[in-house]
Amino acid sequence: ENGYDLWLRYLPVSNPVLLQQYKQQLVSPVVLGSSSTVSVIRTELASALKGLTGNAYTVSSSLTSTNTLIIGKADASKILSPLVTKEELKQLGEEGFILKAKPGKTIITGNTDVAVLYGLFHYLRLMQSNQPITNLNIISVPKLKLRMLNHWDNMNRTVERGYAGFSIWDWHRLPGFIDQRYIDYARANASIGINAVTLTNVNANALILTPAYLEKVKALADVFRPYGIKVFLTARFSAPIELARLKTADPLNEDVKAWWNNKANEIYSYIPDFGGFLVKANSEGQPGPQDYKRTHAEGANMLANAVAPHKGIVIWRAFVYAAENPVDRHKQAYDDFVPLDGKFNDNVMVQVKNGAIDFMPREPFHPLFGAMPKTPLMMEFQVTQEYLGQATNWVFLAPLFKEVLDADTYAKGKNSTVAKVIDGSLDNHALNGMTGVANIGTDINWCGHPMAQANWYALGRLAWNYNLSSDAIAEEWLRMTYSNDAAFVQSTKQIMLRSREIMVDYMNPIGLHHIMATGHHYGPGPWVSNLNRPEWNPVYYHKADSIGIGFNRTSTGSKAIEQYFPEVRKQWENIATCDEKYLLWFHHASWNHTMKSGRSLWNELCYKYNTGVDSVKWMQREWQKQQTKVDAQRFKEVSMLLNVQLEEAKWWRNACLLYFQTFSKQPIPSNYEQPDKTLDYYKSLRFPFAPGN
Ligand code: BDP
Repeated sequence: ENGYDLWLRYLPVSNPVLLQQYKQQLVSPVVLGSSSTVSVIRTELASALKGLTGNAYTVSSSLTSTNTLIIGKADASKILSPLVTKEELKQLGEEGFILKAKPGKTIITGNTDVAVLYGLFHYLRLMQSNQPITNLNIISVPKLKLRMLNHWDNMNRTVERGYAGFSIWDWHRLPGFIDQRYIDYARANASIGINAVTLTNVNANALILTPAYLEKVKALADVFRPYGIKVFLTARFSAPIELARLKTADPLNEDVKAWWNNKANEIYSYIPDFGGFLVKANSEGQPGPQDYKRTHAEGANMLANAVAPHKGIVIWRAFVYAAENPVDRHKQAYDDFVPLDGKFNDNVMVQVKNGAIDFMPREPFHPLFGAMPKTPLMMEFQVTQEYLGQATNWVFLAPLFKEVLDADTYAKGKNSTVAKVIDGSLDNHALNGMTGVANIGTDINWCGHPMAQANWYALGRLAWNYNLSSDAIAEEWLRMTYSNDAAFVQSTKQIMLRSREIMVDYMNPIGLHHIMATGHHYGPGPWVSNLNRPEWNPVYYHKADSIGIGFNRTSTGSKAIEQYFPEVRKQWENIATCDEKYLLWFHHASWNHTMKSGRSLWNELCYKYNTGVDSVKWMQREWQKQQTKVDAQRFKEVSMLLNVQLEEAKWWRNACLLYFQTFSKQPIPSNYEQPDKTLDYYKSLRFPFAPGN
């Protein structure tokens, strides 16, 4: 068990009663239709049934009265149409599906073959997780239209912030060589409803837009198409200069427009269903329209015009911050983008990170959500764990994703959640979506840490239905990926559900953020103060001094809090009542500030860091109890990584407390384990070859 099979292991159903029930339903399966997606459905069904039941089934392609499992598009057979109503079909749209069990028959149907494929994966998931499949009556429609992964993969196969080896895209051997991994990747994505991928890094290379590479992109698009997955590319804004020697990339210049129009036509000649462009512009050194004194909207619209005739879209990132805004980086995206609301073309979405700084262990939701009602905003989460323990820490991210999606922006009164902003329902947008920066690489288990697969899984499941609970997602993933043993599922699920809070405790408690080491972002570096731009330095974010610690973003400070609606502000603006999760995010609190626990802030910080470390020990103990329930290889891998995680948790605790102690001048209470190294030791650590930089 090396993890390669992900959650699609299709192990034999061990409960004999259940197995018998399943077999009764499965006697004679038929898959109707003839598209390439239908072939995928047939292959997946046959291999799953073989695995789950031990029987080799013949999947027929024409219907007889004896079929017990009928799979196909609603219009594929007259038999299917009476079983589902017109209203139901209308409700499904293009991707929703229906599972219905009638006496002696189960049907899986939808309006398109891809919808049927989604339905099949749902059906298989029920069996994989030992759920009943009699009396099914399930209608499932995705909440979001674009359910995406952004790969930050470079063309030389390094992966920016990738912790699972190299890029899975073997550009050199494409288009001739199709790695089996591409197919398994597409299967895995389809099984959780992901329907779009950006292949290349947002820090873009224009070469991907040249014919030689478009051939390779086409080969991947051809592999993904039967699985319902569209391909997007990142567009380097200066590509006309780099590839065609134009003198400018000014979005209002006629030659530049013509170049992009032609480029779009060329791309669509290779890939007729190409999704469009994802663009990072005027951010961290990337070129963009502001280089020509044009706005983000002018830049986005120029590209949007180029792809519009082909029904393509442009996804324009709002992750911007410039050196000219030294007061608070938190404010910049809002300040730059809110004035542009209403100025973007219909086929543009603005992609916003979940928080205003940068994928921290915990951030309040980004103030842009709710603040641009005339623009469809897409959610960007980070699945790869850049600031979240990389590939050595076990951190289940569904609770982080949910915390943001469920947050109330109050943009249109109570219950204007972030989820309702991004699904378009709050402001009536046709385009909507959610993406995750992928954690996938060439490691045999795909994601580095064996448990990190759950984050890929969670992203897809929540993009399909953000109402799913973290608990339900963890449970189904564990059952499919590890075991249906009830005691195992119960204990391991608890580890998963607590893991994110535990990480917050030992890395960034009480609203601390951006205190990691430079460059690779591996480990703590709260003392760093020597980087060129002020907002690259951790000291800019924690602002520790002899009085206290934290970033005052209230009306007496940077005023970033004013970017939120009044009801939201109320939760945070008063230091006495501020939700303590965000205390140091919004306030500079004195070391002796009394916390809700009754402890002083300094003692609370010591308490939190130590609780984090102790909780990793708890994770270890709980995991050790699972030894007989888990295959030896993955058991050992997770055990070893938990040892590493414990060391890293202690490292974070010791380094941060020793450093902050130089300001608080107070002892670490003696009931806690005391740091065994000096602050200078922690400051001296260097990791020039840490991955993902
Ligand atoms: C930061 C990463 C950097 C990315 C950037 C982005 O450190 O590598 O290029 O975000 O999202 O989190 O563009």
